[in-house]
Amino acid sequence: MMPRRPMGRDLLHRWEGNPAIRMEDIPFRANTVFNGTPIVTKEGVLLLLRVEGQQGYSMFALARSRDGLRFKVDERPVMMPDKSGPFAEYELRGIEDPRATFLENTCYIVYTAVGKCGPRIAIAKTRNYVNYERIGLVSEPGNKDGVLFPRKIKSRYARLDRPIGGGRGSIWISYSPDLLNWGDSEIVMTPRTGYWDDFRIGASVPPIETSQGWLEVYHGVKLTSAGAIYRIGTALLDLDDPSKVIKRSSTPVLSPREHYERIGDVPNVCFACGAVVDPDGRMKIYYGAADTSICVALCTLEQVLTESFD
Ligand code: BMA
Repeated sequence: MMPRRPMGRDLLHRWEGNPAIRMEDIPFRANTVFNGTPIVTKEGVLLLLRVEGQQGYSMFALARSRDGLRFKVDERPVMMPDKSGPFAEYELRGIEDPRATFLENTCYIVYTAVGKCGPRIAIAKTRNYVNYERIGLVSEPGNKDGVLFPRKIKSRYARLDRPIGGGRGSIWISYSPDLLNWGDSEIVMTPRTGYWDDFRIGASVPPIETSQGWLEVYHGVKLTSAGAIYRIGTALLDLDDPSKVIKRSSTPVLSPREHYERIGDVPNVCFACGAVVDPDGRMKIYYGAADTSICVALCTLEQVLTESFD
């Protein structure tokens, strides 16, 4: 049993070994590592990591672990921005923020392709986690934070994403018959004036199916006189129509407080890209801290469902 949340503290507990992966753990020259997405395999947990090279643009590397906590990073990156193929123009400034979803027994990675005209959502798939096959660019620029639902909804694939509209980033939903052509877009949640998420929000963790609805662990940004603060919160979406929000956390479940979340390339950032729920309900949420390391937050699914919407 996890202890109940003491008043005024975060619902999620930081793993005592945080940061789980730091720049010093990357076996090749890099500027920083952050925003990793977990992939559960028979052998343990893999983390597909966003690593920023010294030239300033990002690529993906792979870390391996038996317990989901202690990782070893592979010698070489596993996915580089496309240099000469059809994606090259749109990945000139790197590939960012991977989010893995198992869908119909295939591991899909939704990521942000950054080109001259800004960020677009792209989808790739992998069989062995070392080779990645690009499927398509599935949004125009000005969109990021794409996550796939792990099953079809009313016979169509579904995704959440975050287009910028009216100068604000909100979470939208779109549907597809084939993962390539997307439409029927609708708004799901907007930033809330006067809350911790009043400037910008985006999907973070691919939706987790529960008996109460789709649990979406998302990020919210608040602007202060010293810059942005990225925090983690939760929402519950209707199982049959995920454009309907059933509940939304009025307070964050994790806020930057520790020095590794406060100080780094981008200060005051907790930014999740995935979570693992064990069969017994224990949950690990993987988040980038200050765009400078990867950390793990612990909780149970039960706790998140019962306490984050208090
Ligand atoms: C977001 C994304 C994340 C990053 C965060 C904080 O817009 O670009 O990759 O962690 O900003 O800098």
